Amino acid sequence: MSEVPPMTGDDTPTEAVPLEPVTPAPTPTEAAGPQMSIDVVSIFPEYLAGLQLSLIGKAVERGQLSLGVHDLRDFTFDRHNTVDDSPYGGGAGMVMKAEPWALALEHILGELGSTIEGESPNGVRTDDAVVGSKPTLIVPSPAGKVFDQRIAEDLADRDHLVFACGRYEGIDQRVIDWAAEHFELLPMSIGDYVLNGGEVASMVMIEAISRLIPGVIGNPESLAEESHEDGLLEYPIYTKPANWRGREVPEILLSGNHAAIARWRRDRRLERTAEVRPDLLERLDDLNKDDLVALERFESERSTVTE
Ligand code: JA8
Repeated sequence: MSEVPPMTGDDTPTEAVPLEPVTPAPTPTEAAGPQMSIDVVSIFPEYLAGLQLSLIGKAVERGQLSLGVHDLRDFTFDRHNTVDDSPYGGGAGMVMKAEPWALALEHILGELGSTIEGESPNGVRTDDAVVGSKPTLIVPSPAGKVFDQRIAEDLADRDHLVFACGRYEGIDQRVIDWAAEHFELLPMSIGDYVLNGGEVASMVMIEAISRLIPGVIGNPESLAEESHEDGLLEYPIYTKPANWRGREVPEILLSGNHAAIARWRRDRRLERTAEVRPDLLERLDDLNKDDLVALERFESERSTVTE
């Protein structure tokens, strides 16, 4: 607990502080409870503070999203709040101990009221929504499956996500195996590079997932139009002035011809994707005739430029 400095004579409050918080009546969404609960376990819970800002923080305030950040060291009982130890078999670095992780994850399961047979605390909710499915445990790891927009969409439908942020060389495998019995276990990478811990990876995934929850982002149309939603990169965008430092906005965008603009934008998306991310094109199955014609044209234009 932080110390509160004593009041001096100059600190007399000028504004009345309400004795009870002024809480507006719950909206139907709030009354129904949050659409998703997210818990994060970390030895650096302050790292996750950024999640309270912007759209995610607003969703928490509106009661659409419940966000719990837990300090792993709160589940240790020695003087030094030890969370790591040397690896069996030798090798560099340290390994996160199993017991603090098990206690933290059990605490989260207990809070939720999930029934672990014989371990269920009294007086918890036992409705189907709570008991029916296991929460999803996401463990950021360079050894995980690579997170993408499809996985984000899939996870945005879950009731309860738990993120286990490892540090050092990783977490004792036995608590991971134990957790697989109580959670749907998902080791997840955010790309082929190594971070110092799972915190930033968790924040990346939480941001990508939570903005897909209905009502969390302002405009559902902007979701549908974005890069990766349909496997193509975005078209270039422009705003006023029409001439900026001698650079013109493409004429077609000023034409008012909506069909021509839509085709131009589609072509720019195909062109960009073919140029920067040809791997994405290979995964597409809904290219129409015009798309294929445009791609052929870009291909032949490119070979005339490079040859
Ligand atoms: C790391 Br340590 C640690 C824990 C999780 C992740 S995810 C990633 N790309 N690197 C490192």
